[in-house]
This record gives sequence, C-alpha cells and structure tokens, in this order.
Amino acid sequence: MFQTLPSAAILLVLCVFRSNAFLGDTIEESKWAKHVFHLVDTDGNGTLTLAEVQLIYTRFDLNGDGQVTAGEFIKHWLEDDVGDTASGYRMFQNVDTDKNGFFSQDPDLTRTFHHFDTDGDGFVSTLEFVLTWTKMSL
Ligand SMILES: [Ca+2]
Ligand SMILES: [Ca+2]
Ligand SMILES: [Ca+2]
Repeated sequence: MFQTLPSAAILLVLCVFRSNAFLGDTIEESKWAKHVFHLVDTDGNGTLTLAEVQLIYTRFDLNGDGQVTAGEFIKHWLEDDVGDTASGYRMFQNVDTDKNGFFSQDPDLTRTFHHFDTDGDGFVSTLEFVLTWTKMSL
C-alpha cells in the first residue's frame, strides 16, 4: 500500500502534466491557425477559396520560379510568424503531397486545399481550417 502509493501519485502527476502539455500545444496551434486563416482570407469573408490560397502561394515562392522549396517555405513561415521551424517543416512535409521536395501549385496546392475542405463544398471555413491545420502541424 505505502509502496504503491508514491508511484501511483507520480503516474497521476505525469498524466496531468502530459495532458496539459498537449492541450497547451493545441491551443498554441489553433492560435497560429487563426492567424494564418486571416492572412489567407484576403477578402475577409470568413471562408477561403482556392484563388485566395493561390495568391498566398505566390508569396511563399520567394524566387518566383513556380516551385516552393522547404527553404523558401520555412523562411516565409518564420517571417509571417505562423509557427516555429519544427512546425513549419512538418507542415511542408504535409503539403508536399507528391514528396518530390517541392511544394508546387499542381498537384500539391490543389490537393492540400481539398484536404482542408473536409465537407467538399469548395470553400474552407475557419473551423475546417483550424482543425486540419492543427492536425497537420502537430
Ligand atoms: Ca475569403
Ligand atoms: Ca521557388
Ligand atoms: Ca468546406
């Protein structure tokens, strides 16, 4: 009894700590996700269209060669202050859907947009964006 009690207490503390750490990450990520959503939603109507996402894409393509490398992606990611290097790198790996080392308009950007548009209505709502973003960057 007295021997098992401390380890049970430690386990409990660890569980609480772990769940808080996870919750903290999720709140951080959703804060960033909302920040990004507002950056992308250029007409400010609360939903994202493919055209709006394409507009932002051209800003990530720093040298204008039509492809976004991991370096360009993370540089712009940090400049726009939407997360740290690790989350930027995870996001790059997720958006580079054909895994060729470049984030391209076709097919990566279109695929990513449809991935975010979970109900398939052609628009990405704030909720769809925040939920998918949080899943992709954690
Ligand atoms: Ca919009
Ligand atoms: Ca480029
Ligand atoms: Ca949608």
